[in-house]
Amino acid sequence: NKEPVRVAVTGAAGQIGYSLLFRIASGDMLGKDQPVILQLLEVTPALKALQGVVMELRDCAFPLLADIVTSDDAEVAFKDADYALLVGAMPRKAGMERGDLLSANGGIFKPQGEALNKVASRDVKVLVVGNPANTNALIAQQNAPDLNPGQFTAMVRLDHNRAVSQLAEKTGKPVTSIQNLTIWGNHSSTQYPDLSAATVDGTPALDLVDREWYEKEYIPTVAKRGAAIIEARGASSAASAASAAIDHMRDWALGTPEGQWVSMGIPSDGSYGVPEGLIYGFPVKCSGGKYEIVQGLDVSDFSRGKMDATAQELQEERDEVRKLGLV
Ligand code: NAX
Repeated sequence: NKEPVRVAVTGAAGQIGYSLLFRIASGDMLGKDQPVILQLLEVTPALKALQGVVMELRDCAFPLLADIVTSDDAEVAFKDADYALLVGAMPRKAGMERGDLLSANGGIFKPQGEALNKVASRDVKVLVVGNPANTNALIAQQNAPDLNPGQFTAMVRLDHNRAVSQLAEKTGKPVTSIQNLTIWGNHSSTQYPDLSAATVDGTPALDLVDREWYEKEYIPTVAKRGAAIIEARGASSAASAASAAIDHMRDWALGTPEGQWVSMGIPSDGSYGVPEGLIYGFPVKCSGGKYEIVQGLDVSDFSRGKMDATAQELQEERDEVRKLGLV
């Protein structure tokens, strides 16, 4: 019997949390043989609602759920955490400039980085979901100097899964037939869903769809899917975002399937000409709890332009948070 691991989740009373916690507790993230202790962080006014979620978690009688801790103090929620899913963030409100948004989120992710640095497991795996996810991950990372920078990642997996699903629909194939597509860059409208190396049942995807559709429809549809969900549902993606967070952490912890890769926002080591240090979506393979960038892919002029544009946006965000003294 395995010892329980500690999984911290912030923004736990929010709508993503409401999907995410039940799937972690049921073993979807770390395996059906891995007990978990949930350590849930919320702002003080949301603690009552969080208690309701905790009551429901208990009512599920999940065999793998060893314990639940709730707090409005990051040093309590992150204590000895093996995994930390940072979901709670300050959403963009009407009229907010990028600087305002980054500054508001700095107020959340700087102290959370410091708390992780102080109390989390030295091997903690951190996933930032809260937007702007890539730059929030950078802020947390830069405020946790005693942890390996590579332990901080941002979620582009929802974009990746959306890209798989859109291609499956177009080609009339099941999602399981699709392999090796990549989301490069920022989790924003500048992201680049790249089909250059993708295959559908082993056939190059770009032999099956026309270029015009790929450039003019597919890429913007994937990049703007979040807005389409809000328009239809009247609320932002929640269950699909939670599912992507489960996928990201599961693959990181337990490994990607043989011969396949996934997309993760990770600190750039300069691969593919991406400026070092930016938290940027890359194709990665995982095994033994570690991820590695897939090397040697061809980069066309079209891809180069897209990859540079999204890197440029992330550099601007980094410049902005540097000016604000957050990193
Ligand atoms: P909700 O507003 O439903 O929930 C957020 C929760 O976070 C609230 O309960 C709030 O009290 C809590 N919170 C705020 N500040 C906190 C702090 N300092 N410490 C702990 N908790 C705090 O938002 P939800 O729909 O769950 O979305 C959460 C975040 O995910 C948003 O920033 C959203 O933009 C982002 N998303 C990121 C996605 C991605 O692919 N990377 C996709 C989905 C989602 O849009």
